[in-house]
Amino acid sequence: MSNESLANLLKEDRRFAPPAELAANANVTAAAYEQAAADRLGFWAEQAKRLSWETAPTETLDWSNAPFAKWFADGKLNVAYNCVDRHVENGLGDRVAIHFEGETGDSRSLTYADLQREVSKAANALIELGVRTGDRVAVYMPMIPETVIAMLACARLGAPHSVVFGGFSADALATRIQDADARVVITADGGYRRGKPSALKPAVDEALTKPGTENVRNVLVVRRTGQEDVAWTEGRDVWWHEVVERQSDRHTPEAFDAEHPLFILYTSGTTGKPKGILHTTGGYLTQVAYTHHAVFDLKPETDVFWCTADVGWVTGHSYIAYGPLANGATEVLYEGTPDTPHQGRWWEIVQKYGVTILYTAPTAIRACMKWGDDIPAKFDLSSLRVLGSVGEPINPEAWMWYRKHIGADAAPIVDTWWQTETGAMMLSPLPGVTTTKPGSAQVPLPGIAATVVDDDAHEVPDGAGGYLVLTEPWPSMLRTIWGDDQRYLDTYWSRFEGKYFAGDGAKKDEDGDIWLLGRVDDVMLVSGHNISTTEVESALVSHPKVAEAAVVGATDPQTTQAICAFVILRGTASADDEGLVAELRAHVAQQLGPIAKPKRIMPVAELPKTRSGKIMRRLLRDVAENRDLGDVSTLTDSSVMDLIQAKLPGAASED
Ligand code: 6R9
Repeated sequence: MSNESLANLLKEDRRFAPPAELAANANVTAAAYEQAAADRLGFWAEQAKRLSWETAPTETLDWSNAPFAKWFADGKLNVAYNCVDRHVENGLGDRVAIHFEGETGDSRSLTYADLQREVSKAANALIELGVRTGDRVAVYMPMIPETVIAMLACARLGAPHSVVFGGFSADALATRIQDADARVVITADGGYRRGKPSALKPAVDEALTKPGTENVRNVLVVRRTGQEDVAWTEGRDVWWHEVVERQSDRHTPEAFDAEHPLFILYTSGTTGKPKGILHTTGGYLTQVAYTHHAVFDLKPETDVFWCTADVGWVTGHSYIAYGPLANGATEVLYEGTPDTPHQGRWWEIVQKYGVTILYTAPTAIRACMKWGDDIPAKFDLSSLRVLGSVGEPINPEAWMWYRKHIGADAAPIVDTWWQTETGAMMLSPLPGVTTTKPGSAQVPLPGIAATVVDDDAHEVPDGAGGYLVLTEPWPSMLRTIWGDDQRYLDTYWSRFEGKYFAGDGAKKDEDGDIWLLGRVDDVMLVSGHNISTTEVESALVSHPKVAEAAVVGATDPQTTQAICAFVILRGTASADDEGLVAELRAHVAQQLGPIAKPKRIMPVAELPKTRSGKIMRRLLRDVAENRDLGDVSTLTDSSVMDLIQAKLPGAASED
């Protein structure tokens, strides 16, 4: 694909300088890049001072056993103390930590003093249930304050948690319990989802019938929905309101080594068994606290932060549980879906709490685009001053919509690239420094070393594409895959000698800014040309009739792969419109060149997505190639695939 056509699509002439007032008062200025470049380890040692250490580290990085890193190894600290107690000790006990908004309209606010009492009680309860330092605890919960309290209680005891997304099946939960050999499961009777109670406990009961889960001694159950039919295993199951509530609300935290395990979070690989990504204590907390401060320009006294992610995704770990609370922020926690009971629900919440910083995913932005501009227009969004995006490349069209309709054409957008494995943000503009470009994550953050390389590991010149790699260790990096050091080496460190391979395709533009192009497994090969799914999807989304698009390469006898596109149309467009497919193909050809023209275009009502809103292209490839579906356990709604398959025989195609 020529660079002129790419430039046309990405409209690189669109540039947005930081608002003057934000730049003048920014937490982080351009000097940070220079400091970090001059002394990267010194820079991180400085950032570690944002935390309260019981024993301050004297050593920053031990890379002698690379790629197994040790950061701040001789330091000791307690994560929960850093996220809760120290703020109370600093006189901030009355500051709201969490504004909880339930889906059914119930709400409650917890101050840092409340949080300290609740976390202490939960920690005391876990001790009573026999949880010891090092024991693993599985957390399978809805989006309620007790989830964050449970995570902090585990951290307080040095018992690594493994949060499993509440939307996952009993099988997916069982696999994760087995792999981590969890001793306790914390769950709820259910949570509210689309206006209705949705049970969780039955999946735990079923998971615990599977072999390899026998070491689970107790299931601690929060009563959220009050469903009457909760099955109970005497001696194993205990109610949170019975066991936690009666505990003392005081608990003295113990400091742990900086390299003590903090949590395991499973991420589904392209092949089979999910990978248990292991994160540890001091380096992780340093980088989540620093990035939350720098990338969102957080002013804890006045800002109200809202990350819409599920806590079962790494984004919820780093930017709901740990980063904001380490920084003493006030944040919103919302239980439900963006369109319950109406499509303006998020904007109503922004207005209610005066949210100033919003962090969400492109998939949600595209859904809001589909619902229409008039919906956010009904609410007062003037409090918003910084907008964030994460999870996928954000299409330039969605970026522009986000800026215009949510950010009043003024709030900077920070497109943050990172992974479960990286633990915290790695590439992102800084809101007071970077002149932003719609669709690009642009630059490594201060203290982070990233670049784009070709097949032979050579850095590509500006204007060329290749693979995104991280060239130096960073504090919040994964330490290994739980129980499988070899898989850690093979997956991330074997493709390019001495470099971390992220699995993402990327290109550098003429200014050297980085644009993410999707997972390399998804790159299509059409008549000898590599074509990125992201580029074709962005071209489709830039057509006024398309709200969302997913593109895959299906095996094709003539062209190796043929481009198949699944599109969700905007409200006004009709799937029966005969000329639509031809119109969309012509549009892509005009934007990217004829080679990128999809062979087939299928209008669909929904797309298969993961918990974080990522499109599961693997499943769409199966559909496009008429194969049986593989593992669908990480799909948020498996009925979506039935719908798409049912449509297949009549799907629009043009040769
Ligand atoms: C935080 C998170 C990681 C993968 C990553 C990449 C994609 C995330 C992105 C992005 C382009 C961004 N990704 N943020 N692609 N621009 N701003 O998403 O973690 O669920 O592990 O996914 O997500 O492909 O490799 P995780």
